[in-house]
Amino acid sequence: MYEIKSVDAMEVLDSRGNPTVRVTVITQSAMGIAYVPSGASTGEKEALELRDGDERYRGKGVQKAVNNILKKIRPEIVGRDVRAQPEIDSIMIEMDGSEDKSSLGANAILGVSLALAKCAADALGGALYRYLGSPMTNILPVPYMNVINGGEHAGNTLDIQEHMIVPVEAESYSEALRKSVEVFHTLGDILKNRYGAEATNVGDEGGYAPPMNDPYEPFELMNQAIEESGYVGEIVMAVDSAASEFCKNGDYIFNGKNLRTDKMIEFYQDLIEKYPIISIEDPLDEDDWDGFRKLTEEIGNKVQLVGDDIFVSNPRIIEKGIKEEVCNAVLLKVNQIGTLTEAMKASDLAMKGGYEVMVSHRSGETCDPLIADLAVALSCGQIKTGAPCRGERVAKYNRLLEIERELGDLSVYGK
Ligand code: 2PG
Ligand code: MG
Repeated sequence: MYEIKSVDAMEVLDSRGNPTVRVTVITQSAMGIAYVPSGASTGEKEALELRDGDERYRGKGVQKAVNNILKKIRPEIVGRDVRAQPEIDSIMIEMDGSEDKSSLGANAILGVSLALAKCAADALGGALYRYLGSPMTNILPVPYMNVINGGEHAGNTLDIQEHMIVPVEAESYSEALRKSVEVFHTLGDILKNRYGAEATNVGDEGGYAPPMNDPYEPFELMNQAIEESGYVGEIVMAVDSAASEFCKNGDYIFNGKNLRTDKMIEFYQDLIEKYPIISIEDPLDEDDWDGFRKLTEEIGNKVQLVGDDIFVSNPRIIEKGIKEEVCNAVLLKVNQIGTLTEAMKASDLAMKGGYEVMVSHRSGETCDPLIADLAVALSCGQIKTGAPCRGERVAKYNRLLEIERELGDLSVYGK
């Protein structure tokens, strides 16, 4: 009943029109289909996304990864128990044999790992969040919504990549979502009045991508949208600077200037004084551990400091971060590490070390809502999955609505 009968893989497209891997795992009566996400602002130590590098799709094809699944991984796992997630993930890691999963490709390994979990949940007749969580699982995460896109995700000149609204006060997830959507549309009106309709064009994560330079202006306008919507104190803000993208040889090329770490720290101190910002992700370059340590010491008791490119969801690096008191939260992206087992281990390790965990999408996504289930399963209370706009972002928000409905009165919003 739980024996894997077949594994299939194919090349499909993601939300940016780039190829990605789709995997199907089948038992006699159950099926799991998963799609692999893909980042644009990637950490250097992420597991490797295998791309073909030939003339197809300007080098971005994933036929090698697909063939690795069909020719190498499939023969090893057909016939095994679909519930043996940790064991099968280990087999793939061993088969790959490299530090960064570059032999088989992290996209190949992850696709199988995720499809396996979905198939196992189906075989057991339950939802994925319950299979990965527990029968008591009931926490719906607070969404961190990137409503103004910049950096690598937009064709504008904002250095900061993500300007987010965070509905911290709400009776339920659905109420939090509604309030946030109202703010998102009010912000659209504000941008249109100020810059014209083209300012409401959206970036890779569904947030607006207005023509702005001033790093304070997005927060000013988001504040205005929150006020006009009547949600002061109920909706606050967060940032993902993705600072590795604008750091060159130890200097931050920020707001038209070359800044040293100390000046960046001053900027963040000023920003959190001026605006109700509760969380800052990747404020500094992934190699600037000294800067991170200093920033954590100075403002880590006032705001959440989330490590993304610096930790790359890697249990070994997260362990180092906890030891050195760098950041106080971990961004969890399944494709940064390449198997579900390792991602869940990373989350566990972070929580045991007293760190918060935020489950995250990638800027290149599909309509696969898996991370919504994962965020509920981990009871981490936080998810980052873009603006409430574009099908691949909304798929996750809608999945959370479904989970909330299924849980009924048992569901709890946030932690
Ligand atoms: C990030 C992510 C997701 P990307 O930096 O946190 O928002 O972007 O997937 O491009 O790395
Ligand atoms: Mg990030």
